[in-house]
Amino acid sequence: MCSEQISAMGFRRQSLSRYGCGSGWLALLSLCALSLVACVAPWDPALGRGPCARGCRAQVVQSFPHDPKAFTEGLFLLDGVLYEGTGIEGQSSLRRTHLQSGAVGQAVSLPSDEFGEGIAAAGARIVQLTWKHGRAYVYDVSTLALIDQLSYPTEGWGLSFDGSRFVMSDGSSTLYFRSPDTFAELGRIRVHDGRGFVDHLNELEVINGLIYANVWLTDMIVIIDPQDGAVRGRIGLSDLLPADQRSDREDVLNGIAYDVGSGHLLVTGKRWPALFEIALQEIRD
Ligand SMILES: [Ca+2]
Repeated sequence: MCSEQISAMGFRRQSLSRYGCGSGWLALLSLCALSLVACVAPWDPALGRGPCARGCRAQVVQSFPHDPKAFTEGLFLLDGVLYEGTGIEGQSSLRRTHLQSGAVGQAVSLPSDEFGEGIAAAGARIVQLTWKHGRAYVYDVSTLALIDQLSYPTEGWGLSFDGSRFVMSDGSSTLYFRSPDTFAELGRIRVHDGRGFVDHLNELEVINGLIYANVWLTDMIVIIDPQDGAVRGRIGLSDLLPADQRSDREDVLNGIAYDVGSGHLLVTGKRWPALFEIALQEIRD
């Protein structure tokens, strides 16, 4: 139903294709503000009660330019500044980006044989995972100077910080909690819904005590209870960026940041030309 609504609306595809929302085009901004991209996996009673338990509609508030060469693997917002970690050997970086323009203000490149993955900030430090090297890089948040390295025994995919622990994914259904100081494992959960374990958990964001996770090779976000690993809600965003604006099947949604001030999500994907500010609206019926 959602896709039909969007097709009928028509203007949404036009406005997104031109990315006018973040460029001062007030007329288009008003259209974007009205755009509902939906959204939903069918309600699963096993989800129980929680955000988006019956699904959410995503209202596009604004869109911003995003580097179409950035293979997004990590994303967070800190003091109004967007931080992004990118992947692919020879192209991996940690970058500080101006949200409104998409311009990269500062970037640090990884060694050419390493594949950058998730990023998260804890206090004055930013940690960046690598995919298969078992190595995380630690940067000073003010200067992005490399100040330390950490290790872990699994692949590295997504990373976020819940205020006391890192939460890390490795492409499986397991999420690991790790010390912000030593990166030692403090615990783990296995993520499941009413149909079984949920594999391929990728980029992460802890929001109001729940873990939002991209699911690899989909445009789906699952909302996870950190106590027991249960999926409490889902957000489907397959209509956010049209297929004809993706260059490869790998170019899926993979980047969740949270704006504490507005309560909105900032989402983008691998090699997406736009980053979207979205407000979630619960579907209750
Ligand atoms: Ca994130």
